[in-house]
Amino acid sequence: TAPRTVLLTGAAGGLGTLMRELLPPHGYRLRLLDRRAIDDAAGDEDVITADLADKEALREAARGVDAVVHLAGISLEASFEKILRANIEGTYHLYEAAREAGVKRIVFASSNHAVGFTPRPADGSAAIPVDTPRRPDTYYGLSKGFGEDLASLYWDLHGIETVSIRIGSCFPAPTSVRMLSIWLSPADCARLLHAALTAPDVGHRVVYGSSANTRLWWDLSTARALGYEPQDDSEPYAAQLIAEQGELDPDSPEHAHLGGAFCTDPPRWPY
Ligand code: NAI
Ligand code: 15L
Repeated sequence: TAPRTVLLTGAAGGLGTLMRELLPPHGYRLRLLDRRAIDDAAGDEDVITADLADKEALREAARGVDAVVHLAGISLEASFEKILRANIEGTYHLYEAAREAGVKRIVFASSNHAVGFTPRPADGSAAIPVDTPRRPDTYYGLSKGFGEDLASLYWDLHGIETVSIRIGSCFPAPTSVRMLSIWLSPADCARLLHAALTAPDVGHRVVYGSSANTRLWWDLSTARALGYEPQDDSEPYAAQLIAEQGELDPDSPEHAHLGGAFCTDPPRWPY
């Protein structure tokens, strides 16, 4: 079958760069959008350099695509004003563009930080469910909760389906003991995006995004229900990370919650 065309926003970022390589083998042709220029486009990639504030550019970008994977935005903590512009207004503009273009499926990069103040589950206790109450740990996490609710509204009002993926930590390898529990390998990320793009009748669905980690903190069943079958586990990285950093201290405020240091001293967006 012909590849499906997907608009990938935030394509110049860390995750976007990984997905440019890992999504096409699942049968996608990518249209890339970012406010940062991309100068190494492959032959079958279209590139649009635009800010999420540029409604006309977004309208153009959404025209003719089968689906959107929305990664663009501020990915760490920042002032409320910056978060408002990029993540809240920006995501609204993206959904409006999709509605006008008749795009019927969006995958939204939500984050564990939408529920970051949820207490970290103790060993052996129940995993965090997707319907746990929102407990954002930052304005950043708050904006991800907004995105999930916007997705819900656009499903109920306009019939646009979204899978909101509360991504854990998607990097080539886990770099902290906390990440052992929420790591999403890039290859599993591509598998999860593919499942989210192809599963029938999702309406608006929230899922956690991680690999099948031995030390998992949350419930992956809604992700698996999309057809996602994670292949990776962070456990091979555990011994070395624990030797270097020690086990998570349950009495330390930084380690008491799902969001980790975002709850105490969040990393800040540098721009
Ligand atoms: P990143 O910061 O590396 O990439 C974000 C990209 O969005 C950048 O290339 C940036 O230029 C672009 N961008 C920001 N504001 C924009 C605007 N107003 N208009 C157009 N483009 C804009 O972040 P990363 O790690 O690649 O994450 C991608 C998405 O996934 C983000 O939405 C992030 O919040 C989310 N996420 C990522 C996680 C991870 O572990 N990498 C974990 C949880 C969520
Ligand atoms: C996120 O939401 C960030 O975008 C990413 O850079 C990581 O910090 C990740 O969460 C995490 O919690 O490790």
